[in-house]
Amino acid sequence: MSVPNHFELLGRDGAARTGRLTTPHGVVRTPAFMPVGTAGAMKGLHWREVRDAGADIVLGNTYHLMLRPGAERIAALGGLQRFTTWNGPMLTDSGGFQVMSLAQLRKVSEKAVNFRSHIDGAAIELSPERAIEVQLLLGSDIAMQLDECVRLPAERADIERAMQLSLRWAERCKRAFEQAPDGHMLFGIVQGGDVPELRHASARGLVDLGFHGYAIGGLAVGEPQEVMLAMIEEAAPILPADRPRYLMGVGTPEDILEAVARGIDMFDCVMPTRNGRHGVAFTPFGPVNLRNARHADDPRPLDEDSDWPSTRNCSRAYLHHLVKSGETLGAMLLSEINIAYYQRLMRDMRGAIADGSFGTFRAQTRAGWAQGDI
Ligand code: PRF
Repeated sequence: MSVPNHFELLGRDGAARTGRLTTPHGVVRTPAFMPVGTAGAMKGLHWREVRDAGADIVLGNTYHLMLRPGAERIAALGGLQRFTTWNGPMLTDSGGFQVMSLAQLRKVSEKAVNFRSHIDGAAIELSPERAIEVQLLLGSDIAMQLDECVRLPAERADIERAMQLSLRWAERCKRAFEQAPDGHMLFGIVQGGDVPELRHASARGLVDLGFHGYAIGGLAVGEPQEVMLAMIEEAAPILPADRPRYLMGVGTPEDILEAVARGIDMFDCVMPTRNGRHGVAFTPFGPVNLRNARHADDPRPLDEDSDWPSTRNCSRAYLHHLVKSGETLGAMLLSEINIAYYQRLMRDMRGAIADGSFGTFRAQTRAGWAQGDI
């Protein structure tokens, strides 16, 4: 059975693409960055700030939400959008990342992943079928297949075993997803670590099965940036040009710019909110650590040319004071400033791809980061 396509390519510039993905809760402009709201909340931000910053779509996590408050409870309360008041598109990750990040708390078999809850130690079985059932209960616009993500460096045999298991789970997820209401999407996830042949085999296997879109997983897990970019170059040409491509869990502004240049359309990462909580702001001049004493007497804002009010108005001295004093507002402001910076980067990339100036934009943006904060 053919899988409907909800993605429309609007323009290309070299390998970079811009387009629109239509979901049941609205349109996503690509390239898109999805802020991460793991447990139904964006850490440090109101949903209205996430929207105002320009995010079209956010990410939630199957594993966390099924443990607390529970998928059946969220379904009874009208789904994740109603529950959280974020009324736009939502993508949910499947639990495949937690197979890696909670390695001490889980066991993988052909049938399922068995976790010990990180909250109360309860036994949790996450099968491909249950991962899809949970994501449908949540009302996710875009569900992800269950996969096994392997930390690098790893032995080739371990990478290959996890990749083949992920392919078999992709098929089971696809079957379980046949129950999904119209317009909802399921993405397959390319695995294969840092081994080109395994990346090819994974991408080909998924394309043969057929998905609404394709993610590249198992990257930004310990390998150097050049290996990550090389693996994108191995996988992307095998994926259908008319379907969205999502690079999972990436990354720094530079990682994102370079992945867009290689044909990636969607991203998610905790970096803007997590680094914000730790006192780091992303700017056109590279990252700025507000904990540093050099900011204590500095009346200048982070970026006087920004169109985001907090970035343009708050002095570095004030941000430094808030961060040093452990004030909640410091974490909130820097999280908001960073989400706005990421969304501006995506907006500017979309504009540059649409008008054919992505090459110039890429060079100028890199020059700004290289200049550093002065
Ligand atoms: N699989 C899933 N989620 C992910 C990843 C993955 O490989 C990554 C890897 N960077 C981030 N999030 N399911």
